[in-house]
Amino acid sequence: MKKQYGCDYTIAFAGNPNVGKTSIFNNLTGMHQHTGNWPGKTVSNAYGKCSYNDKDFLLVDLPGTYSLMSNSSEEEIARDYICFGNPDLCVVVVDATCLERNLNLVFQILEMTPNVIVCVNLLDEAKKKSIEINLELLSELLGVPVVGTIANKSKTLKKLLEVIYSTLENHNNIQSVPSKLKYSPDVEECISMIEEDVKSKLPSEKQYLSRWISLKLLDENISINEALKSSLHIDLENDSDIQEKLNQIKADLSNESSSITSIRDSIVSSIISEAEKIREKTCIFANSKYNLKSRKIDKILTSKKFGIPIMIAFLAVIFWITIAGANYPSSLLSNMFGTIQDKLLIIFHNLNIPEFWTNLLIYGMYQTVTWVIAVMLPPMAIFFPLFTLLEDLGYLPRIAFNLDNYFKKACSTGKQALTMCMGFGCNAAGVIRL
Ligand SMILES: Nc1nc2c(ncn2[C@@H]2O[C@H](COP(=O)(O)OP(=O)(O)OP(=O)(O)O)[C@@H](O)[C@H]2O)c(=O)[nH]1
Ligand SMILES: [Mg+2]
Repeated sequence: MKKQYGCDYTIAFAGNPNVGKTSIFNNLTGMHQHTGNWPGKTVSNAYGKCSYNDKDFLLVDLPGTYSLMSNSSEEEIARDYICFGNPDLCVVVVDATCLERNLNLVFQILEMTPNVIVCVNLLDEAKKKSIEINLELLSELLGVPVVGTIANKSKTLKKLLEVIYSTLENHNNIQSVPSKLKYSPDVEECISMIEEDVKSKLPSEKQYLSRWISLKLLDENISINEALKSSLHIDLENDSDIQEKLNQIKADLSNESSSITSIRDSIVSSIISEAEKIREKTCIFANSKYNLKSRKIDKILTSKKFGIPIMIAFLAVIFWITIAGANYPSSLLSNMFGTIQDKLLIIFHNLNIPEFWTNLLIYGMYQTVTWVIAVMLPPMAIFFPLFTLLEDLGYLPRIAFNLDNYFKKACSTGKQALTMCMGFGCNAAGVIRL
């Protein structure tokens, strides 16, 4: 049965930022969505098609998110698509070089859908860092298929498609039983108090979500109510049964001198400790000192004391190179356009073109356009390659990290710092030179 856009199956690609989701998506679909070495490039869902054997797949590239708590619009977009967009399968792309951190999102997605494949990408980078991952054991521990990939190696992507295909086609005989994280007895008790009520409100095809929704309600995640209202037309916020149970849980917790905050902390610590256990079992660090140097540099670049001054110095140097370096090509361009303008004026004069047209075309249009080109093009041609260099050095995520706190105060995130730097670098350089 053909479904969305005439495809047999819909497959969502989720994962942390910068793990290669879009690179895999582009290679499978032949599309050219934006990729780059800094987080937060994909901000909305992108759709593409690809075929394998006799089946057509609709691939959906979701924005990268560290969690699905819906603290940002990207998280909401990804969460809503996984929960309510009805994908047949969710491929969670993880970074082989930092599996433990990525497992946080894997556990969250396993709570939301049973149809999951984990794609361990960046295996080449892991190899460079002497990290080996036991993919079979990882699959066993997570209870879902696991595939290792390198985004630009089509052989590994073919293997991914093969696993996607066989998982979907053998769906009824599927052996995989996704492991659900066991939280502390307190949290499990709270979940059990509310889960059956939540389940009874959900349509049969969404019953799987009951545990996850219960967790979100315990976590006082307001946006889940909004999402349920708009996607499933279920209003749990004004549901007396659910609210009664939640109040009862809160009362019980306060009787035990506990609180929702401690439940939240307990959920987070269960996720962290389970991720650590799985990493210990599945990852072998052949060289434990492999990133000692980079960690030392990282500590300095993101430290409270030196992080911001180094960042300002770095950006100031780039800014200075852009402005000072642009002077020479700019005056060359300006002279060239000036010479052409003189020639054009002579031609217009010889052709007896009225003064109105000479003013409009040469002093108006030509002079304005060439002036803007002479002033703006050189700084852009210098600034963007320099910014690309920073990107390749991996410094951009550090800038995002350093500025995250400040941007949060303006209800934004550190990732926005990069767009702001780009806009500021280029435009300010041009404006100063004007
Ligand atoms: N060495 C190596 N680099 C990779 C691999 N996959 C992706 N990359 C690089 O990693 C960077 C991030 O890739 P993207 O595809 O943009 O990552 P993303 O997960 O879509 O990122 P967001 O959209 O920001 O969440 C790019 O510079 C890619 O070229 C891989 O398997 N090996
Ligand atoms: Mg992307």
